[in-house]
This record gives sequence, structure tokens and C-alpha cells, in this order.
Amino acid sequence: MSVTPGVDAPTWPAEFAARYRAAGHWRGQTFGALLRERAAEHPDRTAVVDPAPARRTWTYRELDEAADRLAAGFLARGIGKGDRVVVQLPNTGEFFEVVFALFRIGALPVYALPAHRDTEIAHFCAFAEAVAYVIPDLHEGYDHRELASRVRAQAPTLRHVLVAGEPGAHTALADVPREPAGPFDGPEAHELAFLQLSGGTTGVSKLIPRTHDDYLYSVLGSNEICGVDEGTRFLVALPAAHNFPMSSPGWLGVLAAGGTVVLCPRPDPDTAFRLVRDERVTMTGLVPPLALAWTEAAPHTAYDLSSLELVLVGGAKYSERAARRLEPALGCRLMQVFGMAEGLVNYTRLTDDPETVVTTQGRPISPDDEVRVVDDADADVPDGEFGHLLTRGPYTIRGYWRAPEHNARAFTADGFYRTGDIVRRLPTGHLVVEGRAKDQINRGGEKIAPEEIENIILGHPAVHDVSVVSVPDEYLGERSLAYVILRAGAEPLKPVAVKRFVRERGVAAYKVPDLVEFVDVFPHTGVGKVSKKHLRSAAGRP
Ligand code: AMP
Ligand code: DBH
Repeated sequence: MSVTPGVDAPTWPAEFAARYRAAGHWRGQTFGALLRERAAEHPDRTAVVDPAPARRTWTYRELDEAADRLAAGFLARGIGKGDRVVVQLPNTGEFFEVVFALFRIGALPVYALPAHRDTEIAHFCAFAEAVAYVIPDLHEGYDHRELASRVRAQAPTLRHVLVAGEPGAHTALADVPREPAGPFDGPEAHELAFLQLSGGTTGVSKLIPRTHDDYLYSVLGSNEICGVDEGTRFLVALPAAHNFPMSSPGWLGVLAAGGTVVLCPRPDPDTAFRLVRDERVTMTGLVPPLALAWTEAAPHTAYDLSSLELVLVGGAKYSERAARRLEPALGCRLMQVFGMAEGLVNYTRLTDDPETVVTTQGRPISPDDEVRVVDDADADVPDGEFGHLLTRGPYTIRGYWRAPEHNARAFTADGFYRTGDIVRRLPTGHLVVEGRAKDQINRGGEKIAPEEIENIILGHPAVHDVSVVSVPDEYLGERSLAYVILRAGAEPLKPVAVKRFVRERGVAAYKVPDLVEFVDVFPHTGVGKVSKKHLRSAAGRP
């Protein structure tokens, strides 16, 4: 089940690839080789700390060797180069053993989030034609083994379910044979490293194909901007599988620099602050609602947070008011980050003046990131004016995985990615995110495609039509609201019944509508399609 670059996933035209190599952006190194290099340089330094339930650590040598042995075990089980493996692990040490083992043999992790349920996992397994699915046994009280059994029944390509913990009906990860490391027919740096998930605007998440070369460039660039070095102790507070805590600068940046990754089982201030104190954490990345919760809790905490040097905040718009409060409350520096799993990442800089840090979402990592701000006809608008953000560059994909029709809409003919974000560019190059043109809800950094939820609600026998929109929320930034039109003569429903229906169809809990309202008619546009814009303004949104 091999992968053909340029066919399964569009890639950079040769002249661009040559330019990015010549500039030194693409270094020809794989993630596996990078870990090997760090392990050779300082084998005994701590790479990963998993504090819960009992503190476990991995030195660079231990992580490198564990990845080798597990890689050999995967090969022995018939998992090989180009195969897709859905990885749904929480923030535990096993996550790192598994993904580095897969990187080493050139199998591609498909990064599911712990919150994903039947609908999402079945889609990833089927669409990616995954051969294996890696899960925890129980996480936050939820039994992933049962989820795996249901998914397996519908996913013909899935040959292995591997469980970190008690395997139940499946195979224990610990029982994958750990042969001595062999020389592997590993990937080359220009080949794919993994498939990341898009937030999605249509019914299902698209898969984002990232290569070793392009991703490492963004990660090493992030390290430079954030000042990551071997003394960095980075707390992974968000799910490790998400692009932000992976690469901005994230755990991959920290491992690339020889620092220490500290895993946080839950991001609430009490759990996280204790870890900051115990592990002398210096850096972390948070979504705005968490940053606010930390800001509010910090002045009252008994834990010593003085090791914290830098907190990155991104994933959704961080209000200027909240941003102003972070540094005084936490006693560390703030950096805003505006990124996307498709590529482009912007940071405010440590050298920026304080006003720029609280009022902008930063500027691109690379001088070779091409940014255009355009009107509805794709004509450039002057700096300072609102427009659609388009981007192209050395770490922005040229197309989603096996999605030619969607790619034709999501990319311009000359390869710019249409981010769907509405921004303003300042003369300094800093971007201010002003809104969004794409049909998506950003619930505190968790992205929801309304269409996916609308399709589920339409399956309810009493529902005639539905439109899911965002409404402003003080804490999350946005929440979701489902306007529902019932069928004539249908039994009246309660909002809670609609929410239960969505939950029972098996989707991540953050996608269940926060609010449900029953209406007789939607505002319609001229062509008769539901006008999301009207619905949003009816709900008090511009
Ligand atoms: P995804 O495509 O799921 O990786 O999500 C990326 C999207 O998250 C961006 O296109 C923005 O819409 C949003 N986003 C990320 N960071 C920020 C930020 N700092 N401010 C506003 N929106 C953001
Ligand atoms: O929201 C995101 O996807 C995101 C935010 C900040 C991201 O992918 C990133 C930084 O790398």
C-alpha cells in the first residue's frame, strides 16, 4: 500500500523544491535520523517525562532504542513503509515510542485526537486505508478498546489494533515483538512523515500530508524564534497529536534541540501548575481559554511558577484584553502564534514591542513564506486593509491527501493555500486575524465543520432541516448553535434530545452543539440556500 508523491498528495513543483533546498530550508534529514543524532550527542539527557500516574522518564538513548525495537516489531507484523497507522494516544510516553518507531520505518501516523469517536476514527481508518490503529485502554473513563472493536468491523484494511495498556480483545503494544534493531529501509527526507488532520469546513476532516523536510524546517525555525535549546523544559498541555504542541515549537522542536518534553495529562491550572513547579517547566503552548484560566488562577496559586519563561498562545483569536493580563499574572513572556496544520505559522517575536505582542498574531517564520491578502476577486489589497489570507512557501502543503476536487477550490492555480482566514497585514509584516470566510466554528481552538454536524442532525427522523452556526462566547470565543426546523407534524423535541442524538452517533464531545434552537424558517439568500451570515447576525454576530 505504497504512497506516490505527487499522486496521493500534490507536492511542490521541482523549481520550488530546488530553491528551498538551495536556501538550506530543506536539510535532507528525517525525524528518525534527528533523534538518532541527539541520542548520540547526549544519550543520558532526559528526553521525555511522563508524570502520571507514576513518574516515568525516557533518556534520549532510551527513546531512540525503544523506537528502534518497536520499529522492528512493527515490520515483523507487516507494518511497513508508506502504511498508514491511526494513532490515538493521550499525552503518554508511549505516544513518542510509537510515532518515532513509525517515522523510522516510513509508516505514516494519522494523528487522531483523544476526543475522537466512532465517526471520526472510522473515517480516518477507511479514508487513509489504515492497516493499524493504536489506542490507550481507558482514557478519561472512556474505553477505547470497544471503540476499536466497532470500527474494526467496518474497516477492511485494519489488520492490527494495538493497545497501550490492557489489551482486552486486541493486542497489547507491549506484546509487539521487540527484535533487536535492524537496518531499516526508512523514508527519505522528501517523503511523507505523517498525515495531520485539518479542522475541516466540509463534512469530514481532510488529511494533511507533511514531509520530513518541510516540517523540520518549520520546527527548527520555530526553535530559533522561541529560543528553544537544550535547557528548555516544555510542557505539552494540549493533546500531543495536535499540530500546535507538536511543532510550534512543540515537542518535536524540543526534541530537535535536545531539551526535555514534560507531558501534562490535563491542562487545568491545578494539574499544570504542579507540574511546572515539580519539573521546572520553562515553556508551554496554550489555546486562549486555557491561557485565560491560567491567568486567572496564577495570582492565587501556591505553586512556584518562577521557572516559566515563555507561554505561547494560539489556535484561536486571543483577545487583546486577555493578552495584556498574561505576563503580569504568570511572570513570564507571552508570544502569540497563528498557525495551521496545512503549514504557515506566524509568531510575535521576543524582540517585538509589548503593544505588537498583545495586538497582533505575529509574522511568518520564513522569509520565503509568501503571504497575499486579497479581495473576493483575488486582487491584492493594500497593507492595513482586510482581506483573505493566501499563502505559499517552504512548509505549506500544495494539496490535501487524495482530495483533488477539494484541492481545486482550496488552492489557487499557482499553488497558494486559501486559508479561509480574514486578516490585515501591518507594514511590519505582522498579521492581525480579523475573522474567517470559511464555514467553520473555532471553539476555543477546537475546530468544528458545521456541515459534519448538520449531516448528523439531518439523520434524526423528526428533523426537516438544520443549520449549525457559531455564537460569541466570553470564555471560548465561539460556541456552536444548531437551528433546527422540525418536520411538519413531528413530535416536539427538547434541545437535550438533539444533543444526545449527536453524541450517540459517536463524535468528539466538543462537536456536540452547545445550544439548540427550534425555528420555523431560516433566513434565505437569493439562490435559496441557507444564509449562514444571516443566521450569525440573528445570533448577535457581525
Ligand atoms: P487547522 O487548519 O485546524 O490547523 O486550524 C488553523 C486555523 O486556526 C487557522 O486557519 C485559523 O483560522 C485558526 N487560528 C490558529 N491560530 C490562530 C490565532 N492565533 N488567532 C486566530 N485564529 C487562529
Ligand atoms: O490552530 C492551529 O492549527 C495552530 C495554532 C498555532 C497550529 O497548527 C500551529 C500553531 O502550528
